[in-house]
Amino acid sequence: MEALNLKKILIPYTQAVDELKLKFKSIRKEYQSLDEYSPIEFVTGRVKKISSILDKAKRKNIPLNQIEERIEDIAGIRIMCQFEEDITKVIDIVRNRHNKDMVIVEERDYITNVKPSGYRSYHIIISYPVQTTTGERIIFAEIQIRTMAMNFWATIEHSLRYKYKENMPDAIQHRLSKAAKAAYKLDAEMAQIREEVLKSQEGFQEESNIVGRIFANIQALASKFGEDDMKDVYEEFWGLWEDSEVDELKEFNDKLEDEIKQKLLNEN
Ligand code: 0O2
Ligand code: 0O2
Repeated sequence: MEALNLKKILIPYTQAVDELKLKFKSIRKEYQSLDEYSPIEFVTGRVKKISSILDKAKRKNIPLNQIEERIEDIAGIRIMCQFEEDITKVIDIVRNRHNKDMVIVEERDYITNVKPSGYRSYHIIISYPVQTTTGERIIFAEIQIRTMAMNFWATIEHSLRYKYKENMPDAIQHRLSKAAKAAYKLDAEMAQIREEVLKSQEGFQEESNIVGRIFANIQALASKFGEDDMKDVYEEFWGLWEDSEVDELKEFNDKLEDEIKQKLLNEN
């Protein structure tokens, strides 16, 4: 029998993590380029370490030749959201991909059913086809969807659990449990001010878009009529930018666009 080569086994998992990361990051980029709020804040991914695979196999009594069928999180993608409400949107995005480029095998809702440790997150196990030099391989991958507060808690708890293994001191356990409640409260508080946060982010995006347009228009005017003629325009812009509302910047931009149109008309 051929010896089990874990390093070789992991190759399609590495490819799957790279592909899935790219796919979910692209969804975020799509929202951004449409100037829309993205329910995905950031995406990370990892292939499980060989030592963790072996630990899990031992803990769950999984024979080494059944690792790939029975350990579903060898490839793991983590999608972080700003608000708990966004998690539902991301779940829908993943569900809409069902039978397209991935197949949902199982969903585990640790947000409704919080783990005894205090762990909260939404897990979706998918099967995912990877094209390799030896043909198509269908592998499992786990997508974890959580808020940044859930992620913060899970990351700290994970490293402590790793440090203490089964012997986590009661005092630390107690603190982690308190911290889990604080993370839960933070998500609840953030949900209350979500509208306010979204408005300010939209405002920031709008301002950054209008400033971009103003600069493009000033440059268009400068390249046509020379930088010297633009000194007053630049000064007016800097003055406005320091203490103006978006509406005034918009007005200024409309004025610039009219000026461009007028100058082009006069030229013809
Ligand atoms: P950008 O420009 O920062 O958005 P890789 O894609 O291989 O570089 P990997 O292995 O998936 O990265 O994980 P890593 O390096 O931990 O983080 C992935 C992305 O998530 C990186 O962005 C990080 O900047 C971003 N990230 C990690 N932690 C946080 C966080 O707490 N808040 C926010 N907003 N982003 C975080 P990119 O993809 O390199 O690009
Ligand atoms: P890694 O790769 O170091 O993250 P289980 O029996 O809970 O170990 P199961 O039932 O196969 O695993 O799957 P489940 O419940 O979907 O959990 C798998 C992964 O979810 C874990 O991977 C963690 O990433 C995360 N997770 C689950 N429970 C907890 C928890 O109480 N605290 C933290 N911090 N993370 C959790 P691994 O295997 O731990 O490995």
